[in-house]
Amino acid sequence: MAGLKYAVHAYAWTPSWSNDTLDLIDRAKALGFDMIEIPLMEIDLVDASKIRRRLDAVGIDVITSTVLAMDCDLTADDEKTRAAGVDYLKRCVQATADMGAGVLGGVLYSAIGRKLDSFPSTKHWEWAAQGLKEVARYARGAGVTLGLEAINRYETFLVNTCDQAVRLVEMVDEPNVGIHLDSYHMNIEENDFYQPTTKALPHLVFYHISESHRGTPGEGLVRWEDIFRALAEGGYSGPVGLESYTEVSDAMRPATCIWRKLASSSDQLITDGLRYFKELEKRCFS
Ligand SMILES: [Mn+2]
Repeated sequence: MAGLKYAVHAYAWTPSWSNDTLDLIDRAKALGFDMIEIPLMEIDLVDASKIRRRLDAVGIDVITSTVLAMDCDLTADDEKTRAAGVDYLKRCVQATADMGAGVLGGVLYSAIGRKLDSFPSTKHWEWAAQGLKEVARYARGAGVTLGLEAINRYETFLVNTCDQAVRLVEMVDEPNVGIHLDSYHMNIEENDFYQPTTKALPHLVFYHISESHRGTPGEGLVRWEDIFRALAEGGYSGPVGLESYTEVSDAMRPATCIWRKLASSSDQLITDGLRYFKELEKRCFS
């Protein structure tokens, strides 16, 4: 049995990745994870060669993710902003390759938090696909696959569901562009968990396994058995990642809107979560 590869998002402990947070690589390993997920939002602070050395020394894999900001939005009306989005994503791809990661996930198609006054137009979809195609071709040369994350309606207007992620992947039409699901968002947008997971499988490159309130997995509304059953039936053995922000500083609260304590500590939440998922995997994959 190949088994799922468990990642933990560095956001469990820090809102910002830099050389001051390299110790988190050791911490993820010590807590039993196969990978650490490193955020690239502050790309200027990301020192890929230092990260790679630390990963090699510790013996753990890495996956990266990011979101687009308003000034580098692939779906912006203004051409310069769209071009800035392509440039930014190429930098993220390069950093991903340089640290030895194979997948860059996240909200790679539009600025997070952007609201529209009317229905998205064909233009928005085409701009996203066009920009991603250029980034994907660049990423292919670097050996990197892009994962387009479907997230909830309050955070994007473009890709809220697995169906919409499939639509965008098909529009981009490059072999190294896939889907990144997140159960926290699916709990808001999908009819169930089994069907979209199954539908995503041919394109699936990453899965944020987050509880409905981003607290301890198993204590919320996500139907984990349905997700793991679908993954098992599809023979998925790629990365799955715990994404929670329990301990994260007040700096991140305005973005995450988590104004209560969801567990005694991040270590507790992710350790309990990892144990829960490994038991579930044993049951569903056998
Ligand atoms: Mn996510």
